[in-house]
Amino acid sequence: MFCPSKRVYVFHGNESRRFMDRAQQFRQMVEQSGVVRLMGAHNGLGARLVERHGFEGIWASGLEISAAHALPDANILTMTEYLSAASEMSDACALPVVADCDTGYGNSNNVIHAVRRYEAAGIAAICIEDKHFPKVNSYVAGRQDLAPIGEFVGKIMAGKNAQRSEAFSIIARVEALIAGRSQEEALKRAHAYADAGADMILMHSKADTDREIRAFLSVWKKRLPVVIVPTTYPDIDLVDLEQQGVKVVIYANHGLRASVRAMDDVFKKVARENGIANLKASDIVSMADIFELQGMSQMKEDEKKFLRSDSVPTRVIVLAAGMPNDESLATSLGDRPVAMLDINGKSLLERNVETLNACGLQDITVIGGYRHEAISAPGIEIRQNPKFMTTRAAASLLCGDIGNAERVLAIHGDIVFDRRLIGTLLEAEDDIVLVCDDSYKRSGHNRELELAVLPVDASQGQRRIDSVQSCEVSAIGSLVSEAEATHEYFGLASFSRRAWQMALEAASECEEVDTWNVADLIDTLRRRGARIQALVVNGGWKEIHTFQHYREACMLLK
Ligand code: SPV
Ligand code: MG
Repeated sequence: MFCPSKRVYVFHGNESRRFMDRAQQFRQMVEQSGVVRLMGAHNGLGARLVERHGFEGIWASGLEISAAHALPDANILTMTEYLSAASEMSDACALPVVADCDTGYGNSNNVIHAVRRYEAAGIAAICIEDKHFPKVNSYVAGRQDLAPIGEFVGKIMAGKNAQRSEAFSIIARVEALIAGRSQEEALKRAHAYADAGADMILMHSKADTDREIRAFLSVWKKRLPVVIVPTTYPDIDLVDLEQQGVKVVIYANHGLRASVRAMDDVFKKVARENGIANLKASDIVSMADIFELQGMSQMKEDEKKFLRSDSVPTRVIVLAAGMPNDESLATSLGDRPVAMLDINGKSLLERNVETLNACGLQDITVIGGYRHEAISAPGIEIRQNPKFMTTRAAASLLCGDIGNAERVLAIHGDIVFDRRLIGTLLEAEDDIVLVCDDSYKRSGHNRELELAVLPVDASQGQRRIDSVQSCEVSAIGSLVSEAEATHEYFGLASFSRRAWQMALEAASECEEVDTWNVADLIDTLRRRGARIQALVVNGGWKEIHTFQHYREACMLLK
């Protein structure tokens, strides 16, 4: 009876999905032309790296798995431990995994159990070798005794009889040449294992050239596909070997050896220099690379789609497209936009992203323009306002989109702010809410302000009982003069989905949209009938427009 082995969902984009049976996939690869290249690995991360570099499959190496536990490759670990490592690799990628099952973990009963478990875990094939249990790695001198042919034939028959799908493969590994036996013995064993039902023969050799393998291939005559492990004879012509019958090559342990070399070098350097300050980008990969390998960006995508909570799904759009408008910042900025200004070792944007994350806001789009290629921060999406030279902040805002969110928080990229202001903003329920302050009236200013008229008395420094006043905006934007203004809008606003739609409509209908800052956009919506709620605060934020502001921020922030 044909029962499908574990199937794997392979996602293509957001919509389509299809089943892929990896045992079947491996079988097809072996049947097609070309040599199937398996790279050794011992965990999920290694499997991801194998996949990244385009190998056709993974060798779940017994040597690597044992070494990763700091144990000899000598069946010290149990079957479940090898299986758990192999399934971790299989789960981490879409490649077929061929599992090194040593001698089958015992006699034919153990092989039956192993086949059932490995097949159920979605492993494409297993390889078993004809030595005595417990085996020792083939390159270690001594104890390379062969099992009697009959005993190993029994194991192969037991395994083939136990598998539930037709596609699952069992590779019989001949260790005769490793044990110092003759080519005749190797050939006799290979034929016996083929007669028993093996799907492929792994002919192992530790010679320093491929001469033993070629001698075997010439008499084997392609009876079954041949698998080789050229660790000691790396100088091979795979195209020619394929003509002779090699269908699978295993690069068995190079990932393990490369990673030990890399860790050893870095640890040595850190220990010698008593710190990590002198590590170079070429010594270690970036955190971003690790995040990518561990699937962080996929997780973020999934969170956007599936992570639900009682709070309103909110997308933050940080406006960071504009050119710095004050010369005094030029030296500190270098080639970066203001959002990437370094404040005590952390960029302004990173600080703001951390504050937003701390408020539960993860869905953050940054709109860049001027030097947009310099923008980075963990977990953000970056978009560009291609017309940043000729447009203002409202056009940048509308380069973002609301996606599946129910609310957009629009945040100027050249301010730092206290998380409590974000909390206050998130609590407000109106369609359009903005945070306003009147402190510029007392402290003076030397910058362009986005002004508003609110029906509240400017506090004139008087203490109030309510920490945040709420009222409706009477007017806002470029048309408000400093004389009539009561407050400034400094760059924290929230738009409901409905308000966002209104903003898109207004922008498409008004030619002057390119000249608008965010306050002008809000005033347009007000004139179109939207109610604009202002939350009046007294501090909790700081703009960084000039070098003087920058110095103050460096002193205020840790
Ligand atoms: C392994 O990688 O565990 C192998 C290959 O079995 S070898 O080390 O060549 O024996
Ligand atoms: Mg092994």
